[in-house]
Amino acid sequence: MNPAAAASTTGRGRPRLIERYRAFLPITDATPALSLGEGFTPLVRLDRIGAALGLANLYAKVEGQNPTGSFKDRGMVVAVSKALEAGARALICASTGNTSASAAAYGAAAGLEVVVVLPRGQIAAGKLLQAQVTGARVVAIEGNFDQALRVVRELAESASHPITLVNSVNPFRLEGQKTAAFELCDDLGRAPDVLAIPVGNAGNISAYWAGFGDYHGAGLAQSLPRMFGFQAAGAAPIVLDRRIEAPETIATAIRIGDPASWTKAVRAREESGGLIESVTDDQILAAWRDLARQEGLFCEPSSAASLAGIQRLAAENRLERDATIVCVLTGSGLKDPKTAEASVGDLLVADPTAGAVAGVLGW
Ligand code: AN7
Repeated sequence: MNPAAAASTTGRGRPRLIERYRAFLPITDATPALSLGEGFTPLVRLDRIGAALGLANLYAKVEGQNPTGSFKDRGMVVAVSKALEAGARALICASTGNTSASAAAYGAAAGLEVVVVLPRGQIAAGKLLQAQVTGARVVAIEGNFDQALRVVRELAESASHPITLVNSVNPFRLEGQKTAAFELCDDLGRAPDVLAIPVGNAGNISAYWAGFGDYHGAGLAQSLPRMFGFQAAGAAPIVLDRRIEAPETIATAIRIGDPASWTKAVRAREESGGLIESVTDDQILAAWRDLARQEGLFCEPSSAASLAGIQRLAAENRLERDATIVCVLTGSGLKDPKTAEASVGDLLVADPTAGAVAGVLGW
């Protein structure tokens, strides 16, 4: 192996994400190499759900397989690398859970102090533990995500020591998140026709659109997808075109009433000929159950907003049968055991004999 190739691998033979797409990222020789193995997530055909909807080319991009279990790692690896390059000593973010889990992990790997500010009582249990176990200092506020974001923006501007804000208002986050669009084009051999994605703070839909644009501009994709964003009905500021003071949804990751990347998301919708619509909590949970039971994909509830939207549009006859449609499943189901637990029945309990087990199975 030549030295350049050797330098671009993690030692497991696979290139690091930010080396693979270096030409499209703000990485220089002065940027420290940092990786937890992010990216390279599976693109899985949804054959059974697709058949039920009459869609021949329906896929899921399984972002829960990133190192901390969500797409946030793609952006965090770039943001934290650039923070290191700039001499930062500390990171701060507000979060509905996944950004904080990711910031805490990459901060730990980089040897940086991490502070996360979260809405109290609104973070899925796994996400909160991820931040705590990897050593972040966690401050829970009696308020929602939008208030937490205002607090950390103020702190990052006024702090007496240099502290880097790693929410998606940090432009390096969206740069890194573009890599998911690159992977999709590389895996499909073309851009999808439709990209369906949950929308919370609206960074990811904006990043995907920028990524597809980069690939198209470089001649690596001949077409651009239509961007279909889906917000939870109780937290749908972009759909309703007004800020929501008290957003409510079971999908806590996207419980956001004043998205930071609102303008960018609207631009992605307009430029792509797409849409941003809402789905109810019941529709989200139904899609979440279908993904698990029909496809074996256990994502977190917020992630299922993408499929819930596609299911709704299919029922309304608003999709082309042969279109290549990709639903982004943004995070792992293991993060939210409480919602999962509420959806399953009681355990079958039996004595340790074949007869007793057969008995409770009704055999
Ligand atoms: C699983 O972690 O905002 O529209 O603070 O965790 O880019 O915000 C998480 C958002 C979708 C929405 N799916 O993406 C946070 C945070 C999952 C998420 C979104 C989030 P954006």
